[in-house]
Amino acid sequence: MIFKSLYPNIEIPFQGIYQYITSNPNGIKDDKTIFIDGITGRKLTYGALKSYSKKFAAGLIDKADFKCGDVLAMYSPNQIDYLIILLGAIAAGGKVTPANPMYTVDEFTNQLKDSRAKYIAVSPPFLSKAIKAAAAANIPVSNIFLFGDKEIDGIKSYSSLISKREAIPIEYSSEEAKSTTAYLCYSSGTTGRSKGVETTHANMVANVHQIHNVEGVIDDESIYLSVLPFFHIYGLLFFVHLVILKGATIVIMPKFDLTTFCRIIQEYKINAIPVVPPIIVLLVKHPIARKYDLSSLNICLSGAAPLSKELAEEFNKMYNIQIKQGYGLTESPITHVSATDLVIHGSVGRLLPNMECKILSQGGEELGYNQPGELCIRGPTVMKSYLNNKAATDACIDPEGWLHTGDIATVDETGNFYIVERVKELIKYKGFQIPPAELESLLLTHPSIADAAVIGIYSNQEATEYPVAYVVLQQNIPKSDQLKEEIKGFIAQNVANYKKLRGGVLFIDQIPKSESGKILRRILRERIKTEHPL
Ligand code: 4UU
Repeated sequence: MIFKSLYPNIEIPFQGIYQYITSNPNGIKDDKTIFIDGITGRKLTYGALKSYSKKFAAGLIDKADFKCGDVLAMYSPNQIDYLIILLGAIAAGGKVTPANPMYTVDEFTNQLKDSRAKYIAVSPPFLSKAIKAAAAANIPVSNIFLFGDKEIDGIKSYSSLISKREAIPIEYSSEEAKSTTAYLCYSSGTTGRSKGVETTHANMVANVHQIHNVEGVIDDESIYLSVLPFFHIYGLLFFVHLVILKGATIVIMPKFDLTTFCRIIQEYKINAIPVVPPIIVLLVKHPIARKYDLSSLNICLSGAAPLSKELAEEFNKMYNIQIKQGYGLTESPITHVSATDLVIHGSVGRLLPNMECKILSQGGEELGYNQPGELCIRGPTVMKSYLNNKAATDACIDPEGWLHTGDIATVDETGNFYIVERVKELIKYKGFQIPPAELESLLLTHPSIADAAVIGIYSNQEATEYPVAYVVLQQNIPKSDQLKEEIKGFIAQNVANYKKLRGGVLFIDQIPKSESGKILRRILRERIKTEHPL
């Protein structure tokens, strides 16, 4: 059967995302501070965000030859300039591809090339990597802009582009909003390597509008702590869009550490924390959390990875605040969220308005209530396509428009969904994607390795998955613990820190494969239960 949202359908004002998030439904005054840098104390008002982003858009157009449809890559941790630059590029009619600043030069180069980025905005600590990646992707140094107001090594600051005039943000008709890509975040989807996800203006407007309509708890009085990175769809949707639309206040921190996180909550009397499960574990288990006054908190949202019922209950008991869950994918940012009047621990909540789901058996049959099967989603938030990759798009979105998530879910009679298993290849470390295919192809370049498969293993202690590599050695290479360490080190040298083989390396004689050569990960997932210490 098809499960329709229990919320009444809403009318979605399809338009450009810039116009939508600055439409100011709560009547926010221009002098209200909406962003505060929790480390430096720098503040940005609502009026300044709008004005600077439009002045930056004008600078891009007038001084940097930026054209509608051009792609700007962002390579920075969260900070106030991020918002001005990103919204400026969107106002100028561009597309933004946000990258993880932890990416190595090769990882960033891949994203630059694949997205066909023409411009890069980078914060100073990441400049040398950005210059190398730009060279590899044929982006001239004159198209690199630095965060802040200082020129370094001939690379100009973005603030030197801030114009005297404010550009008029490019407008989109409803049809144009549906066909025009605004963001290119990267996701491996159900299989293979990372792909550019074409999120249109209409996708983003629809998603923000859905939450705006059902989520009464967030208002302009709320004070949020933003530790989720803006380059991931969860942080991008929440902080760069939803919270601006609502006109709430957001305190930004560029990188998670528990002490700073707790200090900021106490100091700024934070009400709301959208987080990932490993942060919940720390708040429940770590003594540092007890040293601070966290009593201002009244909303906690967990998403991007499974949060167990037990952990949610412990958190609820300890802090006496509701812990909601949100579920989503880069390919359809947020589809489910716990309803305020019915939070069920262990559930990802209800389907947002205007959305439909079905749950499919392995044989492709539509299942009913309480029967586990693959969750499929349809509605206005589902991405347009994977960039320049029709085969991957067709494998993920069927001809009737259903996005196949690769997650196994059930739904109960109250309309609450539960994610019970992930069957796609993807491994998630603290909410970040680790595509096994990427680590596998890197392992195959190691001289001692003949074949390899990477799977995830769950660490209860950190409430996250670790990647583990099964490797088949080349003939005559002896197995040893030293070699395992060398292989771990080899991967660590070539990938961003969060993709390291934290679960270790295991030797195997042969990787189990189907007749067509596909790795049978299910067999490895069963096998690892008996041979891994975690
Ligand atoms: C179990 O993780 C995301 C997006 C998350 C998100 C976005 C906006 C959460 C709340 C919000 O407001 O995207 P990706 O593409 O990095 O990873 C998608 C995958 C899902 O397919 C699923 O396997 O991450 C897993 N996932 C979850 N699993 C996401 N949310 C959950 C969840 N429980 N709550």
